[in-house]
Amino acid sequence: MDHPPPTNARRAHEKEHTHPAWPPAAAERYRRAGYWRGLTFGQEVRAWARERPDRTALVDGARRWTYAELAAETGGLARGLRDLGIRRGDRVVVQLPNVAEFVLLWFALQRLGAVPVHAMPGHRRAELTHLVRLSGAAACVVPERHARQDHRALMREVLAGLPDDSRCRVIVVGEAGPYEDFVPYAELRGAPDDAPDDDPPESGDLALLLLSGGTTGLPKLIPRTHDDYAYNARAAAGVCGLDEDSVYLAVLPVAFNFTLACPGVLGTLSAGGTVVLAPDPSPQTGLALIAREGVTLTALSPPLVPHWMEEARADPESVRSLRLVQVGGARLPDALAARLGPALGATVQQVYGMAEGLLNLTRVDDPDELIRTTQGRPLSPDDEILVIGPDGTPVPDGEPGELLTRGPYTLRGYYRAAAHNARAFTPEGHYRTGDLVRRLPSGHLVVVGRVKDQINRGGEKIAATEVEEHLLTHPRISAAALVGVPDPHRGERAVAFVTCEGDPAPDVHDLSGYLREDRGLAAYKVPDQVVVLPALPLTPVGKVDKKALAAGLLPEAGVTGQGG
Ligand code: OOB
Repeated sequence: MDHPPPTNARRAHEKEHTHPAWPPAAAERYRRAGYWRGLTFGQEVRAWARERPDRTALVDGARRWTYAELAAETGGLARGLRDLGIRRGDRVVVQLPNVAEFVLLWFALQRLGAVPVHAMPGHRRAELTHLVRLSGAAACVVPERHARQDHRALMREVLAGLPDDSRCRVIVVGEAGPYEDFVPYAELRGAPDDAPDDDPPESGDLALLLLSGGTTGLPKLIPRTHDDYAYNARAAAGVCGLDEDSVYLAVLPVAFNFTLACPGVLGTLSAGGTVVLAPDPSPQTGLALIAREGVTLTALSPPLVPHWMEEARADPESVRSLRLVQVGGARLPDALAARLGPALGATVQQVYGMAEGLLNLTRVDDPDELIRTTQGRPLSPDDEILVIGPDGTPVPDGEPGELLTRGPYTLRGYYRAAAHNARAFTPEGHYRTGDLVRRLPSGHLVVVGRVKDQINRGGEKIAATEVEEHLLTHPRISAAALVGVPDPHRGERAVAFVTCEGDPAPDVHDLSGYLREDRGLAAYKVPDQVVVLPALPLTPVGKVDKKALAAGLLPEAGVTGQGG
C-alpha cells in the first residue's frame, strides 16, 4: 500500500524523499550531451524577454502579451503568491481552462520554485480531493465558473473533505463572490517585475507534477524537473522546426502535457513564437483563430479530426497559414491520417506520448507511408527503447511487445508511490508503459494495443479499477468490470459490466447520477454503457475475463476491445 501523505502544506526545508531521481551517472550524461541546460523556467522566461521584448508571446481573445509583458507580469504575480504564503517547493493545484492566467500563473509559480499540480478542467470533487491530499497542496487555483460548473462551490466541497489541519488556500480567476476566504486572482498582482529572489529554485528541482492516466485505483503524480521538461519542449520545437514566425494554437487543454510541452506552449515560447489560446476545441472557434492570427501549427486529438476536416473543406481559405497538424493522445486510424493532410493543407504529424515522458513523433520529412501508419519515433537520441514479450525478453523488430523506456525526460518513479514504483519500473529504471507496440527497422513505433487496465476514450484516459472501485460502493452492485470496446467516434468507449443484488438493477442514467453526484467523479469517467449480467466470466486463474466481456459486445467474434 502507498501511504497518503500528511495533508497540511509541507515546506521546502522538510526533507522528504518523494520519488526516485535519475542516477548521478545518467544525469551527468544528459548534462554533458546538452539536454539539461541548468536553467529554470523562471530564468528562461526572463531570458526570452531580454532577447525579444516586443514580440507577441501570448494571445487570449482580445488580450495580448509581449515577451517583456509576460516576464513583467509573472514577476508581479510571483510576489503576490509569496505574500499569500506560497514558497519554494510548495505544491499548488491548478485547474484552469485555456485562459492566459494559466500561462501567467504557471510561470509565476516557476519563478518562486513552487510546483504546479495539473488538474484537468473536467475534474470534480473525487479527483481534486485526491490531488490536494496526495500533493499536500498549499493552494488551489480555479476559475470562477467553467462549462456550467461553479468551481468555487466545488472547492468548498473539496476543502470540507480535508482534515482540519490542512491549510489549503483557494485562488479564484474571477470573482470570489460570497467565498470570503478565497483570494481573487486580481489581488495577487504585485508590481511588475517584483519577483522575490531570496530562495531561487534550481534546475534539478521538481518543476511540475502531471497526472498519470492511471492503471490502478487512484491516479499517480508524475514528477518533472526544470531540466527535463525544458528539454522536452525545446527538442520537440526543434523536431517541428519552430522559430520566431511560428504561431501555435492551443486547442486541447493547456494543462495536458501534449499542449503544454510537445512542443505546445513552452516549445513555441522557447523558439520565440506566439501562443494563441482557443477557448474551446470546436473547429468553428479554431478555424476563426487560425485565420485571424495566422496560426502555423496546432495539435488535435483523434475524435476532433473528422469535424476539423469537414469545417476546413467548407472554408479552405481559413487554414491557409497552417503548416503542421499534430495528432496524438490516442490511436489515429490510418485512413483518417491519409485524409487529414489534404483536407487541412498541412503536414500531419502523429504524436505518441505520455505524461511520464517519452515522446514519439513522425518527422516532417518522413515518407508519407510512415506518417500515415506509424505513431512516430523517439524524440531524443538518448531515449532507450525496449520491446519485450511475455517472458520479459526483447522481441524482434516488427513483432508486438510491451514498450519499456528510460531516458533524459522520462521519470524514474512516481511521486509518493514507492509500492507502485516497484511494479511500474524495472530494477534498471525502465518505465513499463503498458502499451503494446511494434518497432519498425526505422525506429518508428506502431501502437497495436495495451496491456494496462486502462480505457482510452478518444485521448481521455480512464483507469478501469478507479471506476470499478466507485461502482462497488453502490448498494446494489456486487461485482463490476469496466472494459473498453471499439467505438466509431471515440476509438473506444467505456462499458461497465456489473452484477446486481435486488431489483431494479441501476441503469446507465442511475449510475451516471450516482458517480457524478454522490461520488464526485469527473463526467468523462462515467461509463457510456451498462450491461447487467448474472455473473462476470472468469479466466482460468480466477480474474475477470475482460477480453471475453468485450468480445461479447462485438459483431465480429474474436476481436477484443483492448486494442489501442
Ligand atoms: C498523452 O499522454 P497521456 O499521459 O495522457 O497518455 C499516455 C498514453 C500512452 O501510454 C498510450 O497508451 C496513449 O496514451 N497514447 C496513444 C497515442 N498517444 C498517446 N496511443 C496510440 N496512439 C497515440 N498517438 O496522451 C500524450 C502526451 C504527450 C503527447 C501526446 C500524447
